[in-house]
This record gives sequence, structure tokens and C-alpha cells, in this order.
Amino acid sequence: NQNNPIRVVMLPWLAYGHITPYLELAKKLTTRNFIIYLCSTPATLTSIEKKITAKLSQSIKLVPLLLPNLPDLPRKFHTTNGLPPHLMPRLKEAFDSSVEDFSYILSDIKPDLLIYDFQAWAPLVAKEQNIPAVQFITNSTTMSCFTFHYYKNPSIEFPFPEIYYRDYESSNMKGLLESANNPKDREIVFRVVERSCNIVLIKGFREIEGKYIDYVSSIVGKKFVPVGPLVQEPNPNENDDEISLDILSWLDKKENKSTVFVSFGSEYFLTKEDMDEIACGLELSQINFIWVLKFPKDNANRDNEILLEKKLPKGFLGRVGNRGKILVGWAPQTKILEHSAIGGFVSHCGWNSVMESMHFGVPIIAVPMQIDQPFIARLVEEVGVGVEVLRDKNRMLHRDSLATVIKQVVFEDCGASVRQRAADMREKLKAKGDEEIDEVVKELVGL
Ligand code: BUP
Repeated sequence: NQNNPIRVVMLPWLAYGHITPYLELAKKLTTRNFIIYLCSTPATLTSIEKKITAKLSQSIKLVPLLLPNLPDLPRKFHTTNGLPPHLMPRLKEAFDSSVEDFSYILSDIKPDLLIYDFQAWAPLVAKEQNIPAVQFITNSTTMSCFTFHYYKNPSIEFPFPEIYYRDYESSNMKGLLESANNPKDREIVFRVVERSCNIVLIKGFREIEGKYIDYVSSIVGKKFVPVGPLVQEPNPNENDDEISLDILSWLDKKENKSTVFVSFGSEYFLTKEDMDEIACGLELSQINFIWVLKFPKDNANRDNEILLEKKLPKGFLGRVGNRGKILVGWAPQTKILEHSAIGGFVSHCGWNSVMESMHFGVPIIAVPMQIDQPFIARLVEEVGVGVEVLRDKNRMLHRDSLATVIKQVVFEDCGASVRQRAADMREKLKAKGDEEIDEVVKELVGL
């Protein structure tokens, strides 16, 4: 009822790739009489602050969570964005030690519900205050399906070979399997999900992940409820910075579907070997490209041109000339993917990026790097909206393989069906209403 909105505290993991789906879910729920308190560190909240318009700020409140002051973890590192990888364990530790502050926040707000990510402590704090808690997993369900299967039945073969990564020896897969055989890890993973009320929310939709959603629900013993693709629509009124404007006007001069967008997400830093092969693959493919490059925040004060000259193959920038744009920092990704000049997305297959690519009908050249990305790359192939660039048996990426897949997906006849599937997916998603959110609201109200 209008006078009694449902009040929800949300606590995502401290990463842009997590806080944006939480924000998008928050936006949808506020249209159904919810008030959301989105709780995160100031460093993480900064990345979404400008998306909270005056109107939204009535129903989405940003609540800063201050991590204990750790001398070697200054505030700017209280988010995974640009976090040098060696500091990740410190960030996790600091987040875990914010339990007391979080408990104050909950007792101050007294919400009807907590929606949490993968902090096992969050639902316990809520339980102490009689607040129900629901987990919202922002990863692809293919990954959850795999991990929960092996955590539960380490000796039984995984029933979906279609998404089982081709390379059993990859460090990613080895790490997952080792962890599955470790009783301590097993317990932790189940503890997080078991503390969720009888449902678990997941980002995605049944048409592409239905069988995985059903399977994971059956092994965990809770209903996994998809919340939809949650793609943030590009906001034409949002002021772009100078670099973004330059990129978009450069794209305006390129022909329809003549250019690929290249990005490996907000968290991953390319190895020197991969950076060389990707650069040379783009050069070989002869295609126009926009490449977003990320370096750890340690490097942020360096002059970008000098940094690029040092990191990219010798003479690369001169040879590609006006055919390529390199952006160090943050790209207006959805505005780029929406642009008619874009004909493909060379992507690490982060779940948000894949949903955005499907939403805008852009076929994917999949170059997965870690964690859930190899599973998502297989799903992208299964759904038919992209092709994976395979590595060799030593896990090395090769420039020729990348160039071959780019050409196939973007303009060769043999890629026509992939392009068609991507275009069909766009139409399918356009026609999709908010049925997932209605279902989610029904479940949440019934808790
Ligand atoms: Br980089 C970058 N601009 O320059 P994923 C990313 N994004 O808008 P990730 C930009 O960040 P995990 C940039 O549109 C997407 O919504 C992009 O999320 C946006 O990958 C998000 O694709 C990136 O899920 O996170 O960041 O590696 O894989 O952990 O989900």
C-alpha cells in the first residue's frame, strides 16, 4: 500500500560490476513502492552517484559504509575499481571487519529486508535484528551451477558439458576444482547461500539460462529467481566528459557496423603477453576499433601517452592511425554499444557486458579471462550470439585466432548466423516486459 513502502537495505560487493546491477534492481523496485538504502563504501558509491537523479534520490538513498582505517589501504582503495590485485585480500579483510558499523546502519534504518551479495556475515547481522535476508548473485547462473554442483558432489561429473570449459588444465578451472575439494571452502560457499531466505535472486532471464537455473535450485534447495538482464539504458542527458565526446564523435564518422569495441571489464588488468596479442590481432584484422585499457591505480598519475608507448607493441599506435582509438580509463560503454557503427564486441564476457551486448544486438568475440567468464563464453556460443577465441594448450592467446574470429563475426559470410542471432536477441529483449520484476516483488512481499 502506498503509505507503507517496503524498505530494503542492499549491500553489494565493493565492485562496479556488482553495484550497478544492485542499482538497476533498486530502480525497478522503486517503481513498485519500495524504498532502497544502497550501502557501500564512499569510494564505490562515487561510481554511481551521478546516476541518482533528483527524482530517484527520493526513493534510493546512498548509505556510506566506512571501513576500519587500515594504514596500507587508503580510502581510494575501498573499491575494486583500479585496485592493484595484491591489495584485494586487504579489501576483503577490511570489508569483513565492518560488521559492527553495518549493524548500526541496520538498527538505524530498521528495514523490512536485507539484500546481500556474498558476505556470509551480512545475513547474520540481519538475523540478530529479526530482519529477513535474501542473497542477490550478480554472476551468471552457469557459474553458480558449476560451483554448487562440485561443492555438493565433487566426484560426480558435471551434467552440462556444453558450458564446461574446454580447458580442464586452465588455472581458473584448477582453482575452482581444488576449492570444490576443500571442505572449508565448501562450507563457506553453502553458508552464504543457506542464510538466504527460501529464495535467491539472480541476474539473468530464463530464456537463456533456464536449465541452469532449475538445476542450481534443485541442488541448493532454494528457488533461484531471475531478476532480468538489468541493463542500464544510456542516459542522453548525462553529460559526457571530453574523452567520451571525442570517442562518440569519432564513431559518428565510421560506417555502419564497421568497428569493434574492445574491453576486458572494470577489474582485470591485461598481461603483457595478452596485450601484445590483442594489439597485433586488431592490427591484423584491419578493422576499426575502440579499445578501453585499464591500469592499476598505482599507475594513474603517469602520462597516458607515455604509458601506452611503453605497454603496447612498438610503433602500434602509428601503424593503426585513425583506424583505432585507445581510451585509458572509463568508456561510455552502453552508449558505444548502442552506436550503429559498432559491429562486434571483443569482450572478457563479464556478465554485465554480455547482457549489454545482447540488449543492443552486438555479436560477441569472446576472450574470457577468469572466474565466471569462461562459462559465460560457452553460454554465449550456446545461445549463438558470439564466438570464443580459443587459446592454445599452454593457455596463450594468439593474434591470428583473434583476427580470424573478429573477421568472421563482424563481416564474413560464415558469421552471418551469429550476427542474425544477436539481432534477434535484441528484438527479444525489447519485447520483454518487466515480468521478472513482478515475480521478484511477489516473492519478496511474500517473505
Ligand atoms: Br571497463 C568499463 N565503462 O570503461 P562486467 C566498464 N563499464 O561503463 P567486470 C563502463 O562496467 P565482473 C568502462 O558497461 C558494465 O556495466 C560496463 O561489468 C561498465 O565486468 C560494467 O562486464 C562491467 O560484469 O565485472 O567489471 O569485470 O566480471 O566481476 O562482473
